[in-house]
Amino acid sequence: MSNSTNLLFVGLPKSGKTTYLAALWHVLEDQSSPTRLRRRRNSGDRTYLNLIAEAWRACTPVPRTSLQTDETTVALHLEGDGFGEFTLTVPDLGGEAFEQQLEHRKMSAAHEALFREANGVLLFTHPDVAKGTQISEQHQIAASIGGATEAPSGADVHAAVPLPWKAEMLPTQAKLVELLQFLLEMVDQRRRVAVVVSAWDLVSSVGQTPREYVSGRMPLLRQFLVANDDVFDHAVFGVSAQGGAIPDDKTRLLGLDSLKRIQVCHESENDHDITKPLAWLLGSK
Ligand SMILES: Nc1nc2c(ncn2[C@@H]2O[C@H](COP(=O)(O)OP(=O)(O)O)[C@@H](O)[C@H]2O)c(=O)[nH]1
Ligand SMILES: [Mg+2]
Repeated sequence: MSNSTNLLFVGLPKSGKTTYLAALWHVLEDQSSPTRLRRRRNSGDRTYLNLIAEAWRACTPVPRTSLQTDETTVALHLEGDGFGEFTLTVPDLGGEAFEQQLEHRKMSAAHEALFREANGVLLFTHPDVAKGTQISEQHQIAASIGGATEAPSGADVHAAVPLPWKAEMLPTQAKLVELLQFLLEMVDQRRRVAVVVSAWDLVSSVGQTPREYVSGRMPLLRQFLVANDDVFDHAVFGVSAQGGAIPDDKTRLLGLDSLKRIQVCHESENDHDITKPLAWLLGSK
């Protein structure tokens, strides 16, 4: 048996995990573009991968992974220069499992095993430009605590009624730090963490590198990773797995060579190789 490498995709719901996996499977099957990692052979049940890759090619939304399909684990048989042959297992977990972890501070035994066995972690975060930044989230929190903010003139007076605090009100970066803390407690060796800012097409025009973007938008996450650099070795990638927004850019995307839809940005390097963050997790520069 070839050696098995377990990578864990971690991210809240709608952070781009399934889209990444779909684009990855398309590229590995297609084999027409040079990638750091390549597919070795077929085996196992690829129904789920084929389903999501099909949706990805057609620029239709990838199916939702929910708690019911929590156990969707895919095994990819890969090889790469300097990596040899290996099996990559990736559970495509519904982000809801992570949300429950945050809220109840508990995880299932199966989930815990995935964390412990992970050789590396892909931490997904969607820039969520439509929803605003952590600054608007701060306003929401202040409003929910009550009293701290002035109601904008003309606003509905009911909007100022304090809401009970819930874990879901945590800013995204605080949630991601919490998830990393679970990992911190469970691993006994240094781990690589590749932070993936998904939907990079939405923010690439700001002209920042992914690392600068995360430092500016998610300073707590960045500081946490830096402060724990004895445990976490991290890199930040901007990945546009879909290439644009769906349905708005669908027509344009369908007109493109599907492999050119994918953009991967690391520091100031740009390419189309979606396996790059995985190759980095496995030890490449
Ligand atoms: N603009 C843009 N949107 C994306 C991209 N990748 C994912 N999305 C959108 O982000 C949302 C969440 O993606 P999904 O892969 O389902 O996230 P998951 O819940 O973490 O598996 C969906 O609405 C996707 O269309 C991308 O590369 N560009
Ligand atoms: Mg999903």
